[in-house]
Amino acid sequence: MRRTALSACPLHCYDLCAFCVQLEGDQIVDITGNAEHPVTKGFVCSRAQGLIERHNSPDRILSPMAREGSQWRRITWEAALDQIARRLVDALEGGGPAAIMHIDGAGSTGALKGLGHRFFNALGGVTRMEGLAVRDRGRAAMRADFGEAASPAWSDLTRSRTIFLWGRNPAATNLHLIPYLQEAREKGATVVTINPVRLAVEGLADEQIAIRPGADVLLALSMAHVILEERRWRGDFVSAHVSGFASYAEAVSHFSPEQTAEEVGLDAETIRRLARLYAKERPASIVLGAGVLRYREGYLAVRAIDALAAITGQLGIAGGGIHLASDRHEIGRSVAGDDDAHRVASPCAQGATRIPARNLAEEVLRRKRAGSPAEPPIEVAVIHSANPVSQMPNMQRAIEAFHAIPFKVAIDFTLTDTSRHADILLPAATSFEESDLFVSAYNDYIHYQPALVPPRGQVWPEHRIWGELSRRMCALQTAQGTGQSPAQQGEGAPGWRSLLCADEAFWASTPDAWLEGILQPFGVSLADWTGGGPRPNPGLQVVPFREGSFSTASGKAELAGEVEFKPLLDRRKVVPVHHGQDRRGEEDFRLIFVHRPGRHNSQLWELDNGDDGADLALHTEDLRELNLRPGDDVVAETERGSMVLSVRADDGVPRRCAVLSSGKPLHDGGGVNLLTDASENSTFHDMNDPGFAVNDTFCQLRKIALAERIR
Ligand SMILES: Nc1nc2c(c(=O)[nH]1)N[C@H]1C(S)=C(S)[C@@H](COP(=O)(O)OP(=O)(O)OC[C@H]3O[C@@H](n4cnc5c(=O)[nH]c(N)nc54)[C@H](O)[C@@H]3O)O[C@H]1N2
Ligand SMILES: Nc1nc2c(c(=O)[nH]1)N[C@H]1C(S)=C(S)[C@@H](COP(=O)(O)OP(=O)(O)OC[C@H]3O[C@@H](n4cnc5c(=O)[nH]c(N)nc54)[C@H](O)[C@@H]3O)O[C@H]1N2
Ligand code: SF4
Ligand SMILES: [Mo]
Repeated sequence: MRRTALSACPLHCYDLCAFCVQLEGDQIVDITGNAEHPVTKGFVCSRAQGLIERHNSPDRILSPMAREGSQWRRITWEAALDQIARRLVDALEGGGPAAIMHIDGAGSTGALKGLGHRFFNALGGVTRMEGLAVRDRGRAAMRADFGEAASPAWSDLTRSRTIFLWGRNPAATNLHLIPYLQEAREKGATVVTINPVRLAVEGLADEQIAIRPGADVLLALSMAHVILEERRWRGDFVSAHVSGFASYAEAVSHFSPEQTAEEVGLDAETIRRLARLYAKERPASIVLGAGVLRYREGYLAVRAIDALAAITGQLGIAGGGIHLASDRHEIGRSVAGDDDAHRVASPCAQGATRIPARNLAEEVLRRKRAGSPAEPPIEVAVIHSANPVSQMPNMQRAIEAFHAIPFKVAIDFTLTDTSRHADILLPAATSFEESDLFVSAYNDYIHYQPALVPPRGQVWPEHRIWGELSRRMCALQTAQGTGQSPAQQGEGAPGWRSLLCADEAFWASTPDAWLEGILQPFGVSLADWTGGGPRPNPGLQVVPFREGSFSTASGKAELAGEVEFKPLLDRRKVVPVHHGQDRRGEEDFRLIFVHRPGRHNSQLWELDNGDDGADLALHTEDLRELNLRPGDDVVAETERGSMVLSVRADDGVPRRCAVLSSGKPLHDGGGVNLLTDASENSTFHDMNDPGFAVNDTFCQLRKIALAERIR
């Protein structure tokens, strides 16, 4: 008999759609949208069907596997976990916790996926990768300015008179934002896109501003220049709620539109007009996207954009603000052991060494060559909800780095570009097989879903893996017994054993109990969540920063100023045009990465939806110059590597740029990060900036000669 269960999308999409999952026995037969959701209403995208296909896929890994050379062998959970526990303990007692690398990514929105952090926090200061998700960089910038990343409710957009869609393409990545933009426009708002690529947004935007790739920081600074020059800033707000204004104003005075116009790719009058629109036609809001963040100056671009909102007093007011992410939405942090309260209880969580994804490969290789007690070589890596080999820049180097790690464990559904390099592969449970709470920093609603179907094969929910590892490691008799690494001995450090074993009762608990624990501080209980369905995120602030209340040390918005922005001045002529030293000849094309409808980062590429994703979009004039026709194959070549892609014409793409998407598996002709290198990420090196600059990749394009084809 058919039944319907309420659920939500586990993908890290802005939208976090509410699902009605149709079940027959233990089979998932369909997913439709839950009409009760105030935002996503009844509509879901094609990726929802993809989730069913993935769940049922014959390619799914259904039991633990061990790699033997190029072969995989099924092993029992007992054998797999014994081996992993042993290797983790050896690493702890050898190099210490820093010899263990924990990698998780943007694979899932499930709050209990954060339990991996709980487990590794208890080991005391492991090495951790961060910043694989490009949007983390925008959040880091917001934290520097406001003390936290905080965005208004999506619905607040309908109170804006001006909306800048700045580096986001809702038609591809954020479908459910569109009705709000439409409603705002119906009420008279002006919607402007700021994007080097002209988007197919018929009826969605009043104007498209095509800036040069990577020029966002200069545009924002020049808009500020106009706002200050024309005295359109809000002195009352600034004196009460902004710190660092003098230094900021001094920096901005050097970025007049006339000085930056060429690099920004707009005429000075257009920049002036945008500044007036933003400051005058208020309230104005800015919807930020990942497009701004994939450049050397992506972090500073967000800080410069934040400053626009601060100097015009458009924070803490209805219809204002900056839309990106909200830290307070991440209500699972307590159970993950990442919140402040847990850090106090478990001091070693603080000791984790964080390595930005852009440096990960170099760092692993450097430590391998020249490890020290403080930075030991990585002995064990555990990867879940992430596909870093595919998704981090410089793939070839990433593969080398993974080979340099003696023991790697991956938890995933299938063999991916990353998991195929693992020594032990553990099967991941799909969202339908586990109870969880779907939560995202980018979305205003949360969803509870109990496990809907029994796990396929030998699949376990992820928390059981952490719990079992924890139990085994506590029970292991070790030579040193104390659970202290050599580096810790004699320092009075508690050692991993006491921390890990103190969590034994925690791991004996159940998903529902953990979820109750997450919700309880907000006065919400699963028991009164009758019938599931969406609820507003308890951390939601419809309008954040009310009364100018910022959670920075000073209580004010802390603007970046001369130290941060002035270095851009020296390089102004070069920053957006060609970043840094890399060669850029006449024949070079800049790669612009975008996310693709129907795919999700490195996920769901196995679906046959008529879009094989291997194409490079170019302007017709560039096609002509290269003597190419749509459908032709080209070799795209950089200093890092090369790959073959078929070309497509799109006159929305700026000249000398090529638009493509990342994620498609290497064995299937994907692997675009073979081309990228983003180890240098900014002019002003801010340790808080975890981002990377894949869009600063320049490639050469060459038509594949007939002779090469025949060969
Ligand atoms: N369908 C689909 N949806 C997704 C995802 C997916 O893979 N597929 N992934 C999810 C994830 S993890 C993320 S991070 C988001 C990303 O989604 P978005 O925030 O929309 O980001 P992108 O698609 O990466 O790029 C958005 C736009 O930035 C523009 N852009 C490129 N360079 C510049 C520039 O220099 N300045 C400006 N102003 N704009 C520029 C691009 O032309 C593009 O139109 O999407 C989420 N949603
Ligand atoms: N060149 C280039 N590189 C990029 C980008 C770009 O635009 N260009 N975009 C960047 C961005 S914005 C992002 S967010 C990252 C995304 O990169 P990642 O963080 O790696 O995220 P995904 O590719 O979505 O998924 C990673 C893996 O998680 C697995 N997974 C999904 N759900 C679960 C689960 O419940 N449990 C477990 N154990 N595994 C699960 C999936 O099968 C997949 O293999 O890539 C970044 N890399
Ligand atoms: S991928 Fe995004 S739009 Fe598609 S169903 Fe999931 S949340 Fe909705
Ligand atoms: Mo992302």
